[in-house]
Amino acid sequence: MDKQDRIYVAGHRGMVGAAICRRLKADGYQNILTCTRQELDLTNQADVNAFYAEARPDHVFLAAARVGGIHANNTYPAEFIGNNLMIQTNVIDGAYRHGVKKLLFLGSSCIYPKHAPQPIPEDSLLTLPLEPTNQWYAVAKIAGLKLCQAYRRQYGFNAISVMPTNLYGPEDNFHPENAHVLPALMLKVHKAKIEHQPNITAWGTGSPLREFLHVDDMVDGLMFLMQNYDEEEIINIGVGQEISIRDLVDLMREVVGYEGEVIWDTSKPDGTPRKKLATDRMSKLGWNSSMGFREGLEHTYAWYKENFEHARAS
Ligand code: GFB
Repeated sequence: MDKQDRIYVAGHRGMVGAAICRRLKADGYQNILTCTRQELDLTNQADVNAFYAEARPDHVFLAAARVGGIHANNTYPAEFIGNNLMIQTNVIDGAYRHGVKKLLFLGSSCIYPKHAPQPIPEDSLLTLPLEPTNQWYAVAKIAGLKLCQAYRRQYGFNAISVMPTNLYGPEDNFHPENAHVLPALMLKVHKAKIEHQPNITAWGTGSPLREFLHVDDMVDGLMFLMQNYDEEEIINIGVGQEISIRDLVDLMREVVGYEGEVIWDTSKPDGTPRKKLATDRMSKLGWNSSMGFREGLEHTYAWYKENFEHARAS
């Protein structure tokens, strides 16, 4: 990827796409292409092809997707499978048809089986059943990575697929119901603090383990892969450290400075018990995550306090 190359970031309004754009700008890339949803409907194949024909990107980061936490995944199954299948098929197929040199597709750790071996190696894909709450999203993402592999095999199209662990950071979605656990808790704890509420409600039992990667750290890994990785095999990006949801709530209270109680709503699902990614393949290539979790959380909370009024909540 050269500084003059035309680089299309699909999904630049989302947390990942925004972080990719910040990084590309900081690194001096001069031709970053983006389109809002109003300008380009990625579920419309003809529009996507027309965009490619005119914009002629050299590289594509495919970070556009319908995403959300456990509740949103469970509540909007049609959007999570349908929209994602359409978006990724149009963006990948259009990229191939219009001479894109390389495309990077972002998947998710939920593509792996619910009871995958831990830490989860890339080759555990499709060996056991999926976690039911996010199976719709997972099936779409599995189709996306298979599309990349098939286009590489049959057409020689340079598409790579990256599976990040749970992400967090600036520009996340801070919706109380639909967000992922970390931004949802940040919102709840921050609100409880400023409104002097005596308690907050967290979901499930608190026992599931999750791994959290700061989006800027992940984007550093994506830049590395865009420059150095041209293989068919999917590749994990993680941090190699887990935290229970219960400990996450406590750490969040500490970072925000809130001393109220936590009520656990066990009518809400726990989801997959554990999903720590094996990161040996990425390490062997020479890349490791570098941001500590507390540091990343403090950085994100500083951003959130500044942007509380305008932060996305959808
Ligand atoms: O990030 P999250 O919603 O999804 O986290 P997953 C869910 C875990 O956090 C469950 C607990 O154990 C919840 O019971 N939790 C506690 C909460 N309080 C809250 C809360 O206020 N909000 C939320 N959302 N959870 C995601 C998938 O799975 O993993 C995505 O939904 C994606 O599709 C992502 O694949 C990587 O971590 O379970």
